[in-house]
Amino acid sequence: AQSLEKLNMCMDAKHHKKEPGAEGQLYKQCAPWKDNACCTANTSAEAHDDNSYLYNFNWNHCGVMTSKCKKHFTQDTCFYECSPHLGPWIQQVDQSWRKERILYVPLCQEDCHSWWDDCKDDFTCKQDWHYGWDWTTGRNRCPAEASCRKWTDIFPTAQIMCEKIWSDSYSYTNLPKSSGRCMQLWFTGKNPNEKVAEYYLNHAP
Ligand code: FOL
Repeated sequence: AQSLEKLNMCMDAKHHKKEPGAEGQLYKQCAPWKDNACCTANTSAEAHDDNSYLYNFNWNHCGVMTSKCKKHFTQDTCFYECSPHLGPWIQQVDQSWRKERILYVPLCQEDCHSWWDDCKDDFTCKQDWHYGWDWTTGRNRCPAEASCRKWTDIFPTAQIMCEKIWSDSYSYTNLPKSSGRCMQLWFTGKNPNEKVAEYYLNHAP
């Protein structure tokens, strides 16, 4: 029973609900989670906002992020905030802004590659977007020692981007969505990640 709870739960983080449940409407790219979500409707709308209060995070820290790239960050935000099926990868952390995080969520290859492909003409200054920003203005800016460079200079491969950008929230896999063994950022209809979580819960490393 203890472990069954892991199939339907919310992490104890900054904006997550205590328990997953239906939301009448979730905004645009977060809509696939509306039948069972860890995000509120408000959080789902904020996930789409350039000046979001969620983390005061500035996507445009090296010039304006292209919309084809940003849509993947919006989808990542929906996945991170809304997913009720991340239990097998939730870990306690000692951070000021959250008590739990996700670690090594096996990401489907298509989702990692399309993310990197759509961002590879953009610019950034840091590989790990969780740490080391200059927050003196209230929003993240590149620290003095990190200048803006081509995306591909910072993230030479899709794997490096998917794993390093959120400090190992994801692990890269060669698995396709059709395998049922990897987590999908992008889906329509019934959430395919529930069965994936169930698989990993029973096949713990
Ligand atoms: N998406 C995924 N998939 N995993 C995540 O963990 C995740 N996290 C965020 C957004 N999307 C995610 C949250 N992003 C800071 C920076 C980014 C951020 C949250 C907070 C921040 O305040 N960084 C400080 C250090 C804060 C601290 O740990 O004490 C910094 O030094 O820049």
